[in-house]
Amino acid sequence: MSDTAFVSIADLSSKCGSATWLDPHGVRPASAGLGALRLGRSAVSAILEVASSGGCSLRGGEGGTGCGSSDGPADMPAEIWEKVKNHPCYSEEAHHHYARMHVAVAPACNIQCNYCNRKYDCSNESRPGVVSAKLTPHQAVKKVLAVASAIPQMTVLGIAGPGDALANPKKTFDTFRMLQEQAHIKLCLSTNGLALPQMVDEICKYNIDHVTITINMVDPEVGAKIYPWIFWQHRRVTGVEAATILHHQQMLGLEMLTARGVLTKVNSVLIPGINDAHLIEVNREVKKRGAFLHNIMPLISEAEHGTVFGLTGQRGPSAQELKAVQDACMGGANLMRHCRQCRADAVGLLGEDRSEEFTQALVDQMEIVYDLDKRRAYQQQVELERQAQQAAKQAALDVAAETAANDGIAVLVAIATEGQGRVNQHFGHATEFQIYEVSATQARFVGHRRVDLYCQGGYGEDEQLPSIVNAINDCHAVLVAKIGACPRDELQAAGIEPVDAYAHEFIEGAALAWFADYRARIARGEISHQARGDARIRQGVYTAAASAA
Ligand code: CLF
Ligand code: SF4
Repeated sequence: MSDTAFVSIADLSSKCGSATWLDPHGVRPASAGLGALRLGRSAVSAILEVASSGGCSLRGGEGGTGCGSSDGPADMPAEIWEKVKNHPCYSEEAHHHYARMHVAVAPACNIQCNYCNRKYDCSNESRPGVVSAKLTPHQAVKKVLAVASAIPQMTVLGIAGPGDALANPKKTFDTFRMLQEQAHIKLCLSTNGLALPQMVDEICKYNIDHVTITINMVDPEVGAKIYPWIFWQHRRVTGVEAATILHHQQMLGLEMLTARGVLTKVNSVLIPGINDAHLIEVNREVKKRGAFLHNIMPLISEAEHGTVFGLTGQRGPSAQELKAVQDACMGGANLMRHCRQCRADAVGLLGEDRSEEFTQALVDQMEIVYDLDKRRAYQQQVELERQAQQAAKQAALDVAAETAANDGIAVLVAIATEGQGRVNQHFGHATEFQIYEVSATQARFVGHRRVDLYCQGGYGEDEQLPSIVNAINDCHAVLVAKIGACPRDELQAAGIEPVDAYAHEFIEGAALAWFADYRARIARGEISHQARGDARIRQGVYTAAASAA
C-alpha cells in the first residue's frame, strides 16, 4: 500500500477538526469529531505540556529521567497527577505501593512479531510464559472483583493479551463495559496499534484512561526486520509494505489518543543491531505526538521460547546496553525504567506474581465481598506512608546538594527492598534488586534486576550466587538489611561491596550516605575508584549452566 492511501497526520496544535483513519477491513474511512472529547482542551494541553517538558519533574532534577523517579503532585498538572498517582506503571513511585492485574481475554493477534511465539504470552506486555487460562469477559469480571476484594492496593485492570487487546475487540470491550462501573479501578490496555485508530471512540466510551502502544520503529525498513507480516484488509501483507501500514496506524492512533486526553505510553523492545540506535528517533517522534512515557524494554529471546529471534540467535541487550539507550533518550519523552515485562495474567505489585492465588478454579470457589470502604482506608494509609517517604527523599537530596560537591563520579548500587522505599530486605530473600545511580548529589532509580532466590528452604543456595553476581556485576555495592557470611565473601571477591549498615533506612538517604563514605575512603587512600563491568539481564530462570556461560 502506498503512503498516499493514508491521511496526512496533522500537527497536534491545530488538531481541532476531525481525525480520519482507514478502516483496517477496508470498508470505508471513518472520522470522529473532536467535539466528543471527554476532557477539555486544557487536559490535552496538559498532556502535551508534560510530554514536551522532557520530564515530569519540572523542578530541576535530571529532566527526562522518567515520571518514575521524581514524579509528584508538584511536578505536573493536577488532572494528570490524578491519573497517574496510583498507576504502578505510569508512576515509578506508585509502583512501590499499588498493584495491577491483567485478565487474559484477548488471545488473537493481527500481526506477527519476530520476538513472539503464539504459544506464549504477548511479549509486548509480558514475559514469555504460557498463560494459565484464557478467560471469558464474565470470568474476567469475577476475577477482577475477587482480586480487588483481596488486594486493596490493586488499582489498575489491564488487558494485555495474550494476543492483542484490539484484535479481540468484542472480548476486550465487553470486559471493560462490565467493569466501567468500578470507577475506582483504572482501566488500561495494551496494543500493537494496527487496529487502534478505528477503536479510539470505543476506548474513550469506556473511560480507558491509559493505553500502551508497542512501537519498535518509525522507519519501515527497520520494521521489516521485526515484523514478517500483518493481517490487513482481509489479507496478509509482508515486508516493508506491512511495516509502513503498521507505522502509519501507530502514529495516527497515538495522535488521536493524545487529542482525546488519553494518557499513552509507548513500549519499545530493544533489539541489538536492529533498532538500538533507532530508538532515539522513536523516542523523539512519539514525544512529538504527545506520548506520556516511553518504556524501552530488553528483547527476550531464549531459544526455548521458539521465536524467530530465539531460533536465529538474535541476542537481547546487556544491562549496560539497555541503560545506554535509555540514557541517550533522556531529555526526550519521559522514560519508564521499572517495567517488569509481566505476564498477560499477572496479579499483584510489579515484580511479584500472585496469579496462582486467583486461578479460575479458586475464583469460582471464592465468596467475594467487595468492600470499597476497606479499599479506600487502605489507600489513605498508603498515601500517608508515601508522603513520609517523599519528604525523607527530598530531605536527603537537599542535604547532599548543600554539603557535597559533585565531582562527576557516579556509580550504581543495588538495593534489596521489599517496599516502603527502604533498604529492608535480607540478601537471601531478594528476587530482584532495585538499581540506583548515585553521585555526590543525586540518587535516582535507573532499573531493576531479577535474580534467583539465594535463600531456599532456610539455607543459602550457593549455586545461585554466580547468577546473582552476574545480574548486579555493574554495581559497586549492594545495600541490604542483612547478609550471610558466604554471599558476603563471594560478593567481595567479585568487587561488589555488601553493605548492611543502612538497614531499614530510606533508600535515597542510604545510597547517598554510602556514597559519601565511599568517597571519603578514596580520599583517605584506603581504596581507589574502579569502573565496573557489564551485567546480564536475566531471561527466564537462570540455570547453573546458563550462569556459567
Ligand atoms: Fe498492564 Fe501495561 Fe497497563 Fe501496566 S503492565 S496493560 S501499562 S497495567 Fe507495566 Fe507490566 Fe511493564 Fe506493561 S510493568 S509489562 S508496562
Ligand atoms: Fe505476539 Fe503481541 Fe506481537 Fe501479536 S503484538 S505477534 S501477540 S508480541
